[in-house]
Amino acid sequence: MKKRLIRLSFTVVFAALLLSCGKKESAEQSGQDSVAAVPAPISQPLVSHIYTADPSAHVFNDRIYIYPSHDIEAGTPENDNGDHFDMRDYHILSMDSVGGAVTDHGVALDVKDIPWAGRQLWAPDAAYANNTYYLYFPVKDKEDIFRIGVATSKNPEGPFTAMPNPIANSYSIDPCVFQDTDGSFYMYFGGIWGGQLQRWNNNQYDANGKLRSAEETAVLPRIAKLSPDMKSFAETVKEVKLVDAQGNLFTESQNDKRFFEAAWMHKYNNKYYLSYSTGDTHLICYATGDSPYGPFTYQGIVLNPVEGWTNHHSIVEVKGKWYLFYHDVQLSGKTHLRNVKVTELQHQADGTIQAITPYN
Ligand code: FUB
Repeated sequence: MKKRLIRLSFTVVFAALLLSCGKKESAEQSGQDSVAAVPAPISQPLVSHIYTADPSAHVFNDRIYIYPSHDIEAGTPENDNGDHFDMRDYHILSMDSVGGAVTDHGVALDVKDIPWAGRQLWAPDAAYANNTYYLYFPVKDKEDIFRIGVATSKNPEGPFTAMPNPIANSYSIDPCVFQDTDGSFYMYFGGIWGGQLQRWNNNQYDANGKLRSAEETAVLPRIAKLSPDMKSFAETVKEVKLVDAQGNLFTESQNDKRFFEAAWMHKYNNKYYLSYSTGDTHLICYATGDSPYGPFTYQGIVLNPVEGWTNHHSIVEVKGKWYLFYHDVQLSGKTHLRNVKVTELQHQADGTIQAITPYN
């Protein structure tokens, strides 16, 4: 009886997760045995005392640092703009090795200490240069327009001090700062829907900018080289071309391949790998190119859908092995209360990435 109750509660929890995703058939509809429907995650949350998401991982001083969003129950009603992701500070996590003890370094930056910020601290990233650690973060300004800010610290775990203004000419969300092998730094950024990228054309803001219709070409992620001071763009923001094997841009209807948000860049065997979330189809996909600017040719899936609506990741090499940091909602079952995880990632002999399915 006790066993049956446990099975039932698993079924209820999983059915709730599926409903919250709004993307898969329910356990009842599938007609399958409820026990078989229980997903076994391939990895466990790295911390469970706080909710964390959007993990950008880096190795600094031989230690793994994770720069995640810090999810909270703010009580803000859910909508398609993502208002329920109403985060107010960042906590940085670190560990000696994958599988080792995880340290939460406490509050590294609070929205109330960012002079120009309004609300919603979303997915951050970090970089090291000039004997300084830089934390890059998207937050809505006081006009409710997403901009990208930068904060500095002498330590990778912070605390960080925010610059008085956002990075000039920055917009939208999800900065990823990539250091190329020649030492140059580039920022990839952008996200549609709540990330507001559809409002920006030729780097001009249009408050009425609409999402693209099905037959239109999809909105593209953006790139800009960073100046040596790491606090400004060294050039005009450019679009990053993401194309199919024939060199064609994706249309909005191809929403299992087109860019939505969460750009990440890594370099492997001299190739540039742009990975990103497809948002409403819940995949992490990747495309490869021969220059940090692209064009990038679609290759396939990195990570199949996780429990929860959002899918967001980073890919990093640690001591000769590659890892995928990602999140799901295993701890809460709620879209806006996520938990970060890590699993190994394999590049195959031909350079393709072996797709990861997060549940067995
Ligand atoms: O965490 C808030 C937003 O959800 C991120 O900026 C997106 O990438 C999505 O994960």
